[in-house]
Amino acid sequence: MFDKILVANRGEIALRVIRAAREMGIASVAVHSTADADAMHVRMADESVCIGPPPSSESYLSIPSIIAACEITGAQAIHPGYGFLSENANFVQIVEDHGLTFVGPSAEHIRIMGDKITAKDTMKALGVPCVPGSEGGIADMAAAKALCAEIGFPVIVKATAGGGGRGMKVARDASELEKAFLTARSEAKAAFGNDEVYIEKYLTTPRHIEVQVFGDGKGRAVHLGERDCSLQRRHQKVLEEAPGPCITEEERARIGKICADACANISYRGAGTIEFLYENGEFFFIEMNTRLQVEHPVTEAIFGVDLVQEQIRVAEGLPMSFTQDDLRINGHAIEVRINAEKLPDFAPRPGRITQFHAPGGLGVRMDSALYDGYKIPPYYDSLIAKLIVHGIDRPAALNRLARALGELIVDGVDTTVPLFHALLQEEDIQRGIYNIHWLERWLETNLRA
Ligand code: MV4
Repeated sequence: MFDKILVANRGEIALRVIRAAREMGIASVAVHSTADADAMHVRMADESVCIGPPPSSESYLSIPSIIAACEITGAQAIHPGYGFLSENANFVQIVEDHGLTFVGPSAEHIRIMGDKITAKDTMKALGVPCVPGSEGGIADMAAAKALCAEIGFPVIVKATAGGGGRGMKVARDASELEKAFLTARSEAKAAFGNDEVYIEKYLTTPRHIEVQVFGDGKGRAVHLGERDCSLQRRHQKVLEEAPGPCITEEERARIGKICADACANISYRGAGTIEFLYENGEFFFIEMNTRLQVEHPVTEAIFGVDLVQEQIRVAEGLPMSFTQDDLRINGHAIEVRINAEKLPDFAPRPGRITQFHAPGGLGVRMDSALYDGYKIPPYYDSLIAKLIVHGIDRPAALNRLARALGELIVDGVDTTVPLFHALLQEEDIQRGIYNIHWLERWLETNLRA
């Protein structure tokens, strides 16, 4: 058993990991930039180390500083949270070369899934249904034209080094193909230093459905159902729920088994998310995330498991504490992301929190590093809290969300809370009828006015 773990992150996710460690009797080490000396994760950890100045590139992303913090404190393992170094295969390699344990997948699995063509090839070979498109990269316009003649328009050109919406261009017909191909390629070169692109059939009105998987790194793996994360703005998720309101038990069992088997096959270790577009009752793989996700609590709520504790268990070489047969869905959960942003433009609004009151009661979870008087620094992500509600069914969860939002007080900065009050009034949201374009359209007609 580890006795000390370093948390290479900040904010609510650092608290999330510190809490899991403490319940397991594992001491925690927080790292922080000079801008975060007063942050809650520093207060809540057993120990803390300042690792650099405010910019993340010189602190939360500084590999030498983080390794040094482990050596100074005697931490044996590093939990990366999400973002920052969580999907950096090079970091994982360095951690292991220093005799430390990375709480997460192998460097090799992170590398495979970080290259979107390799990820898709790998998943396809493992029997996961993928979006129709090119086999590997597209070398030139001739190859692009030939492929599109085969699969038809519309198509989407994606950067193999991209992901999460960066470096994508849609071509609705043959006349738009050349521009889409050339701009995707030059933007990919500029953004990632890699101009390789691939082409897929463009799905016009899908939902974003992602399957939570978990492996022990020794050939056993399970799935924990899906989350619907279709409500996004500019590739930032705004609200997530589990189970997916449009997914049947049969569909869940089928795609879940495909995902769990794929992870078992490659001896995947730890938490992972297999992302799909879902349209007309069909799942199409797009990407795999090799980390714990922001929205993991909705899955924890309906399955009653602690995914961070499981990550730590399998990092130590222990088996998972459940099998697929132990996993049963109980009710429905919804998460809303509360950002320090001003509507309608979602402009970041760092500043001092003058009053903070977290909602509570049955079925309410608030993951946040806020406190009265805390000053949100301007250097990092604007996520300041996640409100997660759980109820016996979707209507109960929605009702509880309205109740909990009503109890929440965040004064001193603008937040995205008013957006959620408004969304709860929408019939489409109440009925669970939305796709990946719904929110952008709604914002255009309701907030711009
Ligand atoms: C697509 C797509 C339509 N067809 N691929 C955006 C983020 C990246 N993870 C994949 N993305 C998309 N890939 C095909 N073949 C539409 C999107 C997309 C999207 C996906 C999920 C959630 C929100 C989105 C918003 C715009 C576009």
